[in-house]
Amino acid sequence: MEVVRRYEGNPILTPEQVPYDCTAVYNPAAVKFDGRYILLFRVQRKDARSVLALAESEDGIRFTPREGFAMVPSQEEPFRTYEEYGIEDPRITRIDDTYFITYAAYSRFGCLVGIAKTQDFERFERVCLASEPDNRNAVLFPKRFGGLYARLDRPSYPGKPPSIWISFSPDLVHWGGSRCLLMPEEYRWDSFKVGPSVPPIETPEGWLCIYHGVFMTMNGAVYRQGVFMLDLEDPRKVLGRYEGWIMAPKEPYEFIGYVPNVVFCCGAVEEEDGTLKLYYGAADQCICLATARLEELVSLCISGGS
Ligand code: M1P
Repeated sequence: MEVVRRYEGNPILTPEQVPYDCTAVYNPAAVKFDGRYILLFRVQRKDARSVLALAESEDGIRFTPREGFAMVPSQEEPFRTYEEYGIEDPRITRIDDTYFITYAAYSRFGCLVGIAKTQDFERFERVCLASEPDNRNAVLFPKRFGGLYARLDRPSYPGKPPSIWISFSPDLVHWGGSRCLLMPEEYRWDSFKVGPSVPPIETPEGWLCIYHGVFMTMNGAVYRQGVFMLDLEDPRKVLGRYEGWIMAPKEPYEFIGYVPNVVFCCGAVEEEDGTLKLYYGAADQCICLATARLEELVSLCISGGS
């Protein structure tokens, strides 16, 4: 039996269902706020540049998009310069009473990690631009370590395999202590590049991390999802990595779209019964839902084998 089970009514949100002109809605961050599920997702507009919009739900399945956009490229410097081509692929982490949004800020200089925050999902405030180019897919840990915030991200350097790194910060603005945690595995499903998917999830065994791995074929890239585990006290220690994938494109809505062969997860909501609702972009075109048991993902990391 598959560990990740798709919702039979997928996709749960398409470009046709939102109240604005766009070519795609995808790669949603997800959170439960005030008893409601919130998706903050990437909207690709007809000029191919992206903004972020929001949809809400009572049951985590049927989402109603809000009118207008939640976040658009900022007009305030320095954000204006570095967000000129758009903002993409958000993730949400609650730290104390604040919800932090990490996103990719795109400009002529490349891609930077941006951080914004909100307390009510009505007003969004920029915190900082938190990297040099190229870096994206940043996710914040919900806890501090020795008083320091921590994040995973995916810096890229020409000629080197794009890998997952960890860094620490006293204030979310200044980052350091960086270490490489996970590299692509040679000639495997995640051999071309890897990047964090959803913010790390705390479990008794360690931080469960879901990541995307990319394989290059003659027909382009295939994006799949995998799992690894970090030590609870010292997240620089990798405790285990499942060698297989937990999710790969297999449904028509994952094969056909703006970019075929992509499942790209940016948000997960943990339910009280240990079920994880995974929200993901399919074929860079629409938004889908799948579920998994947290304990099953944890045991894959610990067993390691595929
Ligand atoms: O097209 C698949 C994905 O490609 C990029 O992801 P990454 O840089 O992590 O490989 C992004 O453009 C992402 O939005 C997109 O879903």
